[in-house]
Amino acid sequence: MSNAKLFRKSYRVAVLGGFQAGKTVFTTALLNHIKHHDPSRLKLGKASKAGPPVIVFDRDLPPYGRATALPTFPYAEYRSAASKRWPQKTKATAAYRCRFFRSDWGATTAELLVVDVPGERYADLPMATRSFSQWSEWLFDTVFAAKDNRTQTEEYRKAFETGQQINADSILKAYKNTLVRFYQSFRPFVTPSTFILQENGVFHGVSVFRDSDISGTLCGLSEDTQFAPLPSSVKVTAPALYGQFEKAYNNYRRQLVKPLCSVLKSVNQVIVLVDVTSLLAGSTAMKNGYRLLLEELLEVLSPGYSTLGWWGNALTTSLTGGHFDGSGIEKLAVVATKADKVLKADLEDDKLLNLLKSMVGGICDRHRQRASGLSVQYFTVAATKSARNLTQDSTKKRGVLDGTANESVYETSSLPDHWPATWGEGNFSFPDVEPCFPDDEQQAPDHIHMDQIMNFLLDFS
Ligand SMILES: Nc1nc2c(ncn2[C@@H]2O[C@H](COP(=O)(O)OP(=O)(O)OP(=O)(O)O)[C@@H](O)[C@H]2O)c(=O)[nH]1
Ligand SMILES: [Mg+2]
Repeated sequence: MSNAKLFRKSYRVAVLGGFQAGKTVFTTALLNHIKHHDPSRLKLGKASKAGPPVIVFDRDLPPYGRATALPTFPYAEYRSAASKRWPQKTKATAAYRCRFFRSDWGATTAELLVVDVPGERYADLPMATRSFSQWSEWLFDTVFAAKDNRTQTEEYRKAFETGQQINADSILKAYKNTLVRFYQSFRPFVTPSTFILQENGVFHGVSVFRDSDISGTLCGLSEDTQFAPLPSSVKVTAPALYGQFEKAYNNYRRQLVKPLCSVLKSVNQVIVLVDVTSLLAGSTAMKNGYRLLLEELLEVLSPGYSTLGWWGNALTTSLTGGHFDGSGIEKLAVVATKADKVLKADLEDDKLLNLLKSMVGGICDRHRQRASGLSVQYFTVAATKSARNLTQDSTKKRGVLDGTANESVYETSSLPDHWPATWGEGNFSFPDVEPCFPDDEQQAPDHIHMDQIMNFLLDFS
């Protein structure tokens, strides 16, 4: 009997989240399961008489559509290194495309495109919907003025007080110092993100974080096209400076932000990774910052369709003055990552899931109400179970702690039932461990709930 495939189902997935949220590890593990699916390690869908459905990998394909210009996600390199070390931080948006079959599908092939974005670029997304003056106003009024960020931004805000002489150099220096403080205190507002990660991939994160070193950093695409947010008063006090920064901003937005948004809007599924453990290990301010950025991200993506369906998107967009700009993103998976780092009982009691939902549920509900055809689900996932449980002591974990050679037993914080009213660095600790991917690359790593998210994304349930 012929196995001819008449139909094609296309899954286009963007993996998003702040830096170090676990996007690249997640993407590597996801592709590992697709390339070498073993239903005994990752059970998908419902079993029939023939057994559970199996993914049969066919072949890699070059990225297509708006992702054509992106470099290919280096799966082979990451997977081969993963049994020894975590992947390097991502320096450029990358895409991976492949084709697979399903044992329970007759005439249909599936194509998967995955896009992995460097977390730093997250901070630039508010630019997508704003002019220079609107972006500046948003930063000054919503971010800089917030109680959480006043200390970090004081020097910069004061630079515009009456009587102060300002010029491009002094303003850029003061703004860069603000960005250093943001970065060192884990506030996710380091924008323009080229300050940490230049467009060409040069990464300044280590020297900025460790030594507060701003030499060689760029607030823009090049030395001559740097910019910083300016209060509207500067339009009067220093119109030439305002015009110079506005021009550089428009250039940055056109060259860096818009192309990224256009790739993100061409997908039909989005996975947003939230590292709840880092937020708890950080501070209330860090969580507030990430929540605000998630709000911005969904505003830019506008997931779902207008209530009139696909063809109504354009009409609704114009009738609402661009307020609704449905992208056709049909599925939104919101994921608390690194679930292996939390205690087994906390995971089983859904504490991690509840923290995730209470942080972002309201934002996602808003989008579900606004749009039609948007399905939202929440998951707690570990792409790799690198932190393990102990059978005899449920209050500790075991794993190879970062920078050590051998496995040890260590203490980790218990998750709170609710987000505390306030917390700071040191109140919670979820130690980092070395990765645990099998040396045999045909075996995907042990995981937590990768099956659930793949069921959701790939229509297995
Ligand atoms: N225990 C555990 N740690 C993880 C897991 N996934 C990621 N990590 C940790 O998180 C770090 C960052 O993971 P990445 O996947 O590189 O993060 P990313 O979101 O791609 O980061 P950027 O490329 O900087 O945006 C890793 O170096 C690990 O320390 C996981 O499943 N379990
Ligand atoms: Mg990455």
